[in-house]
Amino acid sequence: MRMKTYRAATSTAAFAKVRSELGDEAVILSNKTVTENGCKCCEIVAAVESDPQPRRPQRDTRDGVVDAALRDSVGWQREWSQIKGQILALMKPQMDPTRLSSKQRIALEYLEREEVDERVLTHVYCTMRETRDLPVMGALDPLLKATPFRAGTWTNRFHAFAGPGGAGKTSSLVRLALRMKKEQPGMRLCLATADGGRGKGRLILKHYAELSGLAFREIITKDDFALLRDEARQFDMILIDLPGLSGRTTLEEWSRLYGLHECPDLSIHLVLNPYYSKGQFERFVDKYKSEQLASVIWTKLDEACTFGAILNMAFAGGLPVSALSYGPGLKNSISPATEEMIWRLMFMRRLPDGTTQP
Ligand SMILES: Nc1nc2c(ncn2[C@@H]2O[C@H](COP(=O)(O)OP(=O)(O)OP(=O)(O)O)[C@@H](O)[C@H]2O)c(=O)[nH]1
Ligand SMILES: [Mg+2]
Repeated sequence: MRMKTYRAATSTAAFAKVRSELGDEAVILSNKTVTENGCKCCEIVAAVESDPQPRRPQRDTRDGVVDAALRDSVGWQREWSQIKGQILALMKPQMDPTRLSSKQRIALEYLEREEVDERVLTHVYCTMRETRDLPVMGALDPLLKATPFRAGTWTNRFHAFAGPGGAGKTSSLVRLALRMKKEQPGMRLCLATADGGRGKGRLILKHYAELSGLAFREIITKDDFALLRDEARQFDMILIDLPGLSGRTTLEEWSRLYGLHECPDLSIHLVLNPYYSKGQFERFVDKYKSEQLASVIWTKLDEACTFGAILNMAFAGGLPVSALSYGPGLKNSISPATEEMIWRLMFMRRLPDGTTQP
């Protein structure tokens, strides 16, 4: 067995070092906060059974690269998604529009223009076909739920904001916190960052916490999260800013590293933009899956021209939408989500502030 000690500013950075040197098979033996030159940092001791497998020789001829890509990429996931695609392609000609009322047909065409995917369209078509007079919203309503992010709606004390780099995690967290503080000045809020590796997000959070009289905590390792859990009773809500996860690190791995997975009082909110490609969404769903995932926050709606992704995601993941963000500024740019807001977005391209997207 090979053992090695790694130190870095955060657990995320230390774990990335472990991964790159020891590979996916590495086992974490310990993970704690230590002090180095007067600064807190993370120390991970990791081990692997034997030396990592030597990397396969580079296949740097043109044919070699293509061969390798074909061999490596056709995993079961890709095959399954191809099979699903073929089934849906077979079903499409059987989606006979004349079996729908004209209103139902127009609604379906509209959803298709908004880039709602075949799985959802087929489901909506089948529901509508069963009852010709079914109002359009009768078929759509069950597909999408909103649980607005505001004080009192969510019972858990801990709320973590996860999602791809740059999706709008930190800004959504700050804006929702400031909004709740304004609505309920007596609310005891704590803003915590687990994104210490990237100075900017940490500083923004600290700045707004100080400015608004909110508590601020830093989570560098699982010890810090354990401390926060110990003092949790003094807060009504604790909002945690997570880093965008790079490489192959999944949210589940990351949560284990920081002990978040053991916290029954934690909801994770996935922050996404509606304009990622279909393949990218599938990748994110896989990377950020977690039993603690509780909602999706949609950001950068002001930069999007179609909104079908919101329905696609609700259908695929069954998660409610909790907030909608539609501007880069801090003021009047995020709203706790309601179903009406989402349908207006989808059918009228109207943002929650009343402006209409081109
Ligand atoms: N136009 C627009 N910009 C937004 C919106 N939400 C966030 N932004 C901008 O997007 C950029 C990234 O936002 P952050 O909140 O830092 O994103 P993040 O997910 O925390 O990023 P990392 O921590 O680097 O992974 C900032 O410039 C924000 O002002 C939005 O709804 N609309
Ligand atoms: Mg951030």
